[in-house]
Amino acid sequence: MSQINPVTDLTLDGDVAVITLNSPPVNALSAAVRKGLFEAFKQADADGAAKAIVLVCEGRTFIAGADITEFGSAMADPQLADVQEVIEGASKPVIAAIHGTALGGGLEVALCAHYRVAVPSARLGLPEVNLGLLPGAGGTQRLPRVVGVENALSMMTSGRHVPAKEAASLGLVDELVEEGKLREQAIAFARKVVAEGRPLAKIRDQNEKLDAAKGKPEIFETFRKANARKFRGFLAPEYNIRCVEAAVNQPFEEGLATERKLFNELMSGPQSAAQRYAFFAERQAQKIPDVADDTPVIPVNKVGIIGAGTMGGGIAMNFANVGIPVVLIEVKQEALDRGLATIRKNYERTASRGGITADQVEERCGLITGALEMEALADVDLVIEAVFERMDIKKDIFTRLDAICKPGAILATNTSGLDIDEIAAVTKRPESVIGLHFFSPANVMKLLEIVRADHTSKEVIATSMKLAKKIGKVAVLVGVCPGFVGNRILGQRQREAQKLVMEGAMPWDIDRVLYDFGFPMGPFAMSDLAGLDIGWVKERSKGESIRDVLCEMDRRGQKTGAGYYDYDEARNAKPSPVTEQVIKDFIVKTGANPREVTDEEILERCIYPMINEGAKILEEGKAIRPSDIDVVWQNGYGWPVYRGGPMWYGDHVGLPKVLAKMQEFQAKMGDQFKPSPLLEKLVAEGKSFKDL
Ligand code: 3H9
Repeated sequence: MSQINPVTDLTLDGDVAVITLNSPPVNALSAAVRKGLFEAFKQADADGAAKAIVLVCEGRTFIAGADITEFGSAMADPQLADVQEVIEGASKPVIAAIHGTALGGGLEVALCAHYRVAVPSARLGLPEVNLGLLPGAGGTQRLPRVVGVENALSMMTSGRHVPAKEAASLGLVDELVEEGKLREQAIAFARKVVAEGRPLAKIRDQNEKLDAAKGKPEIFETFRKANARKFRGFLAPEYNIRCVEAAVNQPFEEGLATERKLFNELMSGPQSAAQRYAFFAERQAQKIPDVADDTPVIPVNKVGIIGAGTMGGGIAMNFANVGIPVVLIEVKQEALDRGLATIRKNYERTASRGGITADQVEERCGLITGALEMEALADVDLVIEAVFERMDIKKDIFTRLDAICKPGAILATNTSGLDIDEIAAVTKRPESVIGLHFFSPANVMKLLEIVRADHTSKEVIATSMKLAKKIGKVAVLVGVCPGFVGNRILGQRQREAQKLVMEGAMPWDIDRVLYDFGFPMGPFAMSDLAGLDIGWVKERSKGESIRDVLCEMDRRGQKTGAGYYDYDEARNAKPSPVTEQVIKDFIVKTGANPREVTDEEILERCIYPMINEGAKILEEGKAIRPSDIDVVWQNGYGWPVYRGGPMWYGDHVGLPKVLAKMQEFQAKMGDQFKPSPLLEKLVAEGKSFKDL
């Protein structure tokens, strides 16, 4: 055996050279990895005793891509393209042996091998689009040659990690091998290739699948149209599509040049910078300074959920999806039956779209049982209370949980803003109490705000963070304050949006500005979707707000065919003359002075107070770092990821500008705009949030 460098070994197993890469955590293509591969492949190719070469990785995964931490600075030699050239140009068969994930540059390396084998649990993909990029190491030219144009477009613009079995059916994997026997079976496969005299299959030379798409530009137009909504605002999907067009219309080398040019454009642009920031921000959020990685975790083998409404049911599905049994508590049988039926319906809908199998529907529904008595929670490891936002009810529930649940069980509340310390105080075990704030629909939304109360133990925090990852959520640890991080910042935007209407902007003006900024919808369209009557009580309504008046007119949102907007049968929204008149009447009634409100003011009034509130949250220690706030807003509130998040955006607009505007608004409109001392301090010191 010879060690090529600290991360690469080369051994001879009989007549097969085996190159082993070991560069934790994910074997990313750092300078050391590139150098190790380059040298190892050259040596193996020159070694007359080796008839084939197998590339295999140690640790949890095959190569998971380029080393993203190297982006933004010049890459040391050898370049990835040099490594790929020695692999593809080898004089003997090269076999990539894949486990874990072969992603981005990792898959692009594997695509230069002459054959690929994988264990069934492996996943393959080109996820660069999620970093605002495109595969820049030939992936855009090689993938369509293997899987065809349509499949390549779909894989590259979604970044999906394709399971090995599916990859095999697409031709991306030549043979599936047994789990745990990758190395030996890859070597056996290599011997078979040699024995059968199979060719050195170079993907670059395979054009049949591209020929099938030649002269059919409609393939691309149809794809663009079908995904227009999903891609809106993002540059990278369109650039990925253009590269596949180049694969079809240009010879291989020219296609590579097009890929390189478009890759460089994306890499140097602001969108990719924001998306790469988002990647690391999400991972950084998992690190809690005073909760060590090795903090013991509480095994969670059974979960109880109180409340079988939309929220409770959605939460339950998260656990059933990963095989954890759930007991769902309701007060009345009817409500319980309704909750369980909704869960089944949701799973069946997913199955009908091919997301899961009919067996999985049964399996998952079978994991969720119902009960009418809280005593059924005696043996659960975690309870999540998901009932009305009323402190008295929550306190009553937690008093009872304290008496019923076993010692050490985690007692969580899904409150979206109530004081969790007050809730914890009714128990004799405040160390076990935590907030787990899911977002609706809880089975879909990625964000989980984990709310640390004064006495929450480190074990409970560590367990909640790990559990969040297990159920596929993006978790952010926040502190107790009204609305926590997400809703507290949202409150600023909502207040300004309402005020702007009284100053002369129409709801659709405000929605348009925020939509164009990149949000999936503006606050008024959102209200119409959710229902204007959430929290509205008919008997007590006295026309004191525009919302009251609209609800009194039975304009309660999409469900009644009208709200701020008018809706047609297909639920398409149109600005409403009725709403406009209601607003005008209301302005007259309150004696407000409407004026022309510019789009620029709408944006600044809605967004800058959010940045300012984020600064206050940091000052109070309710979020650990600015990027955590951004992770909350990207994953729970539709902040366009290519604009980083409110704090990142603040840094990029320039904090002096944000501060100056807040001061201007404060002078005109009062202390709601009072700048946070942290914002003032950062500006005075010439710093930005990223310096914190
Ligand atoms: C690319 O390849 C461009 C090419 O086309 C062109 C080149 C010319 N680099 O996610 P985890 C770190 S673009 C550096 O928690 P998991 C990560 O920060 C790349 N570091 O683990 C974390 O560090 P820490 C295309 C990376 O098991 C640790 O590894 N590839 C990279 O949940 C563990 O990560 C991708 O976009 C990287 N490429 O998930 C794949 N990847 O512990 C990106 C990870 O200090 N990676 N780290 O916080 C992933 O999707 C997931 O990490 C993976 C593992 C699925 C692999």
